Amino acid sequence: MSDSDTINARRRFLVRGAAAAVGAVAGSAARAEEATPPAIPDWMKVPGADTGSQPYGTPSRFEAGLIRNVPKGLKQYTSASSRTPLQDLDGILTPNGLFYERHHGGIPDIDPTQHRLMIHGLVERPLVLTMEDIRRFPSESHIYFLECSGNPGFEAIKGKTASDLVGLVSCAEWTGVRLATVLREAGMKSEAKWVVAEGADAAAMTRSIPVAKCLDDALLVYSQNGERLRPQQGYPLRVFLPGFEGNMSVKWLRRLNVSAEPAYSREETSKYTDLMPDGTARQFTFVMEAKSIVTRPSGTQRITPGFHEITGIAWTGRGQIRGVQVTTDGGKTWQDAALQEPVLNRALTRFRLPWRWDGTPTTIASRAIDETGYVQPSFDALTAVRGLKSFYHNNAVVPWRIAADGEVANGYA
Ligand SMILES: Nc1nc2c(c(=O)[nH]1)N[C@H]1C(S)=C(S)[C@@H](COP(=O)(O)O)O[C@H]1N2
Ligand SMILES: [Mo]
Repeated sequence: MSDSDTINARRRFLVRGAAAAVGAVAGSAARAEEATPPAIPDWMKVPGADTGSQPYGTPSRFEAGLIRNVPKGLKQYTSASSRTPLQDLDGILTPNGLFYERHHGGIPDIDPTQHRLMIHGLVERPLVLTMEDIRRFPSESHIYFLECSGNPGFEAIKGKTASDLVGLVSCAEWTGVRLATVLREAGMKSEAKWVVAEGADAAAMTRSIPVAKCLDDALLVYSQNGERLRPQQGYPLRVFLPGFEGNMSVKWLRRLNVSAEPAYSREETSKYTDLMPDGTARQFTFVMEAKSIVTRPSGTQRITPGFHEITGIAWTGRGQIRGVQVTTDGGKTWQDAALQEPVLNRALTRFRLPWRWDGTPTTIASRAIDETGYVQPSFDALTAVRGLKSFYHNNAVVPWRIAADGEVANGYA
């Protein structure tokens, strides 16, 4: 087919499409016809907007619907979360404006020139550091995911979209100084076993971090995806613990108390512990285990018979994702998906699998396998061990049901 044949075929397609559509849709198809080469669309006939007319850039106005998923009808928003719209994102990085939020006492408005970090307790030299002091330490940048351990709770798997279900996970490039470097400056005493981090928010969020993690890959972070942290993510300074439950990455960090014991704060006693079927509770469940979700096609989307690329994200707090398997027949068979490079340590990994849908109702799902050989469990396998009284650390497989009309829905509901 020559180029002009292709154009004519495309025009016939658009015209047919317009004829088949109703009212407003027909109007927009007609405009698309006018914009199709070789016709010259209106936006080519005059110069575009001025350079720098948006000193801080924003997405196209046609993408105004791509926003955080904020639950409607909450009693109050101070202790609440908003979710990343996973089903509408590509690649592995979350734009800063769409990074999930979880706040226990609202978002403080901190002047970085007034902010201080105190390091005290079992140290040779207690320190009070300004943000300028912190930025003078050698810096590092790493791409890591962050996930809330209540993503989703065990009884909250009734959502419609991928975001409703597991939107409390995001991924960014984080820049800061190794916590080990700053602790070395203060000189930790040999009895030190824990470092208790405290946030400068109204919740004074407090979590105890084992010294081994502090000396391993823990960071004090001031930048995210190249710019300063957003207020929602802990501006001007947060702890970042790669692979650990999000709650421990204390935002708006003001204090590190080096101690021999954990603080046994609210967040590590009444919350962030998991009640087991025998009545005992798991405590200090730090690591986020391997998990994945198909983000396209996913809940509330609609597909037509024919070719589809199934794609989604996988991650593990234990290192790298080794593989992702996808079922398109409700779990009878599983195929290896392709992992998109780069496959990074404790970052989101994107997977893809080509698929031809024949139009019969089915269920699709993904399961992640990490470098330790651990396989993401089904909900039944997980709850057979944990029971249904836990709230945190639900990393079960998420099934999507596809109906005869192509409507995709939550396979749990
Ligand atoms: N100071 C402080 N740190 C905090 C929180 C908080 O409410 N206050 N929320 C925690 C929880 S539960 C999670 S999951 C992550 C969320 O980080 P994000 O809002 O940057 O996504 O921050 C953690 N750090
Ligand atoms: Mo969280």
